[in-house]
This record gives sequence, C-alpha cells and structure tokens, in this order.
Amino acid sequence: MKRTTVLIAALCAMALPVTSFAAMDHGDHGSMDRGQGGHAMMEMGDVAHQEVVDGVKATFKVMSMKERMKGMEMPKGMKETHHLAVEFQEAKSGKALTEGEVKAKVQGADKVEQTKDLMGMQGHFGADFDLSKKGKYGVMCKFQLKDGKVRTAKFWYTVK
Ligand SMILES: [Cu+2]
Repeated sequence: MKRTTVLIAALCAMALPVTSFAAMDHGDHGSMDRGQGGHAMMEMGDVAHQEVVDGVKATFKVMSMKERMKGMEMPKGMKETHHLAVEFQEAKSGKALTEGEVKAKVQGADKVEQTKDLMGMQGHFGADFDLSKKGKYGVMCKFQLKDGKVRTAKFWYTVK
C-alpha cells in the first residue's frame, strides 16, 4: 500500500518542473495541498472521457504507468498497470472542484471487478488499477463533491 502511495506521488510530481521537486515530499496524499490549480499531470495523456453530470464537468484520463515511469524502476510486486485520474469543474464557471469523495469501479471483459477510492491529489483524484489484459474495460465512477450530491459517470476504456 505504501509503495503504491509513493508511486502515485511520483507520478503526480513527475510532470512538474524540477524546481518544484519539493512536491515529491508531500508524502500522504490525504494531507496534500488541495485546490492548487490544475495538476500538470492532467495535461499529459489523452482524455479518456469527458462528461457533464448535473452541472459538474468530469474529465477522466487513463495513463499507462510504464509510459509515465520511463527510466524509473517499477516497484516489485506491483500489479497495477494504469493510473486513472479525474478532474472536476463547475460546468458553468470552469471552477475546479477539488474536495469530495470519489470511488471508481473498473470491470474487465473477464468480469473481474476492481473498486477503489480515488485519492485527492493536486487538483485531481487518482488511483491505480490493473489493466494488464487487452480489451475493453468498463469504468464506473461515483463521486460526491462539496454540494453533497452523488453523481456517477461511466465510460469504456480499451487497452490495445
Ligand atoms: Cu494522480
């Protein structure tokens, strides 16, 4: 678990300029500075899905860890292959919504389900999933932001 946290932290910090290397030190995601503009990582990788749900725009990105961790050693025994990140904005104002509880369920063609809490990190929420098998994955995300409403977003992600 600890390793995973460190890796996510590394992934999130990677996209930042070297000068903000201190970001690597933030340790636990839970204690990280929230609400700090957009996360640089969100500018990397392709948007896997974007949807406005009841006034909230949700932008999902899926990143392959191998790609992101190039030149870095992958922690041994780690089976998660992809980082799922989601960013929320008020659809009208574009204001970033960085507080709330986010859960995601990922289901592969083999019907194996992975459900995880997405941790708040530098303006987005993220967690790592095992998408090692090729094929279509159904991603279901349930989120409750500050306004207390529970919203869901769904999309398909294909691993080639
Ligand atoms: Cu992240």
